[in-house]
Amino acid sequence: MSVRTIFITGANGEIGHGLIHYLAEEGGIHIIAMDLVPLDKSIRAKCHRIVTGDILDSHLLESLSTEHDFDTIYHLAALLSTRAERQPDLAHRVNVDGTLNLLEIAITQSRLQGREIKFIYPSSIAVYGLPDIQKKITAGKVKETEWLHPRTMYGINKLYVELLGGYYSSYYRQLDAEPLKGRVDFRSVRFPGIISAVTLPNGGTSDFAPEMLHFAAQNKKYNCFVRKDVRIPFMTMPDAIDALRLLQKAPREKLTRQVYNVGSFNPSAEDVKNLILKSFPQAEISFIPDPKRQAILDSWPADVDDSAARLDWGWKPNYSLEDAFSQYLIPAVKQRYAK
Ligand code: AKB
Repeated sequence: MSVRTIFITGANGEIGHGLIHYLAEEGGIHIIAMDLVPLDKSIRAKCHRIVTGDILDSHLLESLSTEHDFDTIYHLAALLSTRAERQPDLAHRVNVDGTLNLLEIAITQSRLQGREIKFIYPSSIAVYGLPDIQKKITAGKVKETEWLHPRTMYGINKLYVELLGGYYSSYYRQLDAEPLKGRVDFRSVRFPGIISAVTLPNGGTSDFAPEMLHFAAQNKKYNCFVRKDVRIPFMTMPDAIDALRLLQKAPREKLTRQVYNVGSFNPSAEDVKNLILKSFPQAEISFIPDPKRQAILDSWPADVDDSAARLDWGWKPNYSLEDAFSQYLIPAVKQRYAK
């Protein structure tokens, strides 16, 4: 069996952990994992090569690209929405300039190998910007082409990179005399908030749901920074990995878009609290909204229309809201904190 080489940036993040576990199981893959900080022990052994470094270091990326032939690049490194609001300049550099570096590597690789290089990019519901709560309620399930007026640095970065991906795959250097051999096959999913039983997110605005769960499992009091009626879409980490897996494997000719919504369920913050209380009745969870972070969530849709992903590449979440808690999140967090 020929071995494929897959490059993952932001490998130490939440999605990186899940993705590395999944790819290692699949077999026949050399994982080159890169992150700014040393890779977690639990995933080190699953990787062929570990690189501690910065995606802004184009020399480092170029030297990796001369040493390996990448089949697919999963570009996961990013500053999430809350952190990006605190450091907008850094966010722009990492989320946009860093991605540009990676797209350049993808182009170089496609040229050298004379074939398409897949570039899988997690975008976000943060690309949407609903002007007020009334519109958010009436908008219902938002389609990929609607309400694209993000109000956060992170959302703007994600939306721009989606367009940049389109440029690199269809119009890159369109005035050159010779057409480019090979190309970048850019594919993206707009993720909702993700809840993992294993890792906690860092610097996001959808973090309130996973934080509520992990604090309850550790018997820690949690002051939730949103109103109890706030509603955005969420999915479990295994379903998020499944979405990346399905999109990566989908035949090119089946894809009618480059960027797809994916959703699973969309509980209110109070629904999440009530599900947690069923299993951790002693949990102390209060709602003390932070009006500024709340305003960001109010601009994100209450739900997304993911019918294109369902039709084109068979997307279907494995967990409903109730199953996510009873079959995955609760048993796995209990096990995690029992150690
Ligand atoms: C964040 O909250 O910034 C992320 C996201 C929704 O993309 N989790």
